[in-house]
Amino acid sequence: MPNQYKQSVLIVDDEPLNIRVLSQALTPWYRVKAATSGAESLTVATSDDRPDLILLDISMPGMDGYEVCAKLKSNPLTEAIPVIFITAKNATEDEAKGLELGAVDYITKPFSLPIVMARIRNQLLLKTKTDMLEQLVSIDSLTGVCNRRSFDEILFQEWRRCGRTGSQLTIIMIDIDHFKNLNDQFGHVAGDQCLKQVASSLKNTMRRSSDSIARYGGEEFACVVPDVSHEEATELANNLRQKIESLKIQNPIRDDPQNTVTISLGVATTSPNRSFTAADILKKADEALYQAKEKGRNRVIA
Ligand code: GH3
Ligand code: MG
Ligand code: MG
Ligand code: MG
Repeated sequence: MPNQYKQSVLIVDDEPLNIRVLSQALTPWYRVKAATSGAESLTVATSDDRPDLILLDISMPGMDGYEVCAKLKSNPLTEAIPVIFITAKNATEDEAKGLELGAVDYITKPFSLPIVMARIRNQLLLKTKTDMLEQLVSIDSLTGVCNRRSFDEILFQEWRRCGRTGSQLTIIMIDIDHFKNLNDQFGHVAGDQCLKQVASSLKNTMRRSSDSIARYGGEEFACVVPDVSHEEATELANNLRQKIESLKIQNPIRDDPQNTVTISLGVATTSPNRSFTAADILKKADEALYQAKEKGRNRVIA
């Protein structure tokens, strides 16, 4: 199997010999990473290339495996990574403690390699299924961008984060102009094709990894843009508008000399606080979008 499709396993153990034995057995099947301390394992687990499973020793100098597990399970970035303890501590209360901390399995040393391999395989199969379900509930199946459900979740998280850090948060509401006309003239298949093209173009134009775009409704999209000024967010909205115009997707509207698909955008920025809620900023962006439509479409109102 090509390397990039292999799932990755992080082995955490203060004893290099243990790492070597496990690593040798796992390498033909998985991408193997290793860490020899609790602190190092947390750095690897929160990196951009997060492991799909963690094999975790308990007795280690400094931060022990229990503490690592507790930290992994309390961080949204790492809470879904399955942890299997692999340890010399074989008392019932140790095992109970490990499982209560959220580990999916507990293996005692000396271990049988075929059993370790089988348990890892089972947990990774389960992880694949869970990841697929996670995708299904959060991605819009037509366009491949986030759906309304994950938009609400992202807005909730970002609202709280920006509230804590005191940074600004922008919502951009986007609606395709005269989309009904395109459907009526060319049919729903062409309409769907247009939605896909617009979604992927919007997504590619938003370059910062902290920016999110979602399909908010039929031919409406919404962006969450944290940590930038109102001016910068408005510039982004203008770039999005120009980008869609430059696609020159045909929409033969009477009285329109351009005859191409355009979008209208409403921008609202705020510093999240208790008196102004996430629902208020959505309403404000929606009102700006409504004005953009009123004033003739294919424009940004900020
Ligand atoms: P405006 O410029 O005022 O936004 O006009 P509009 O025609 O874009 O707005 P309207 O709300 O009248 O029409 C939206 C259309 O979007 C109607 C609906 O059939 C179509 N639509 C919604 N979801 C989908 C979809 O998933 N696929 C396709 N092909 N069409 C969709
Ligand atoms: Mg140890
Ligand atoms: Mg609409
Ligand atoms: Mg529309």
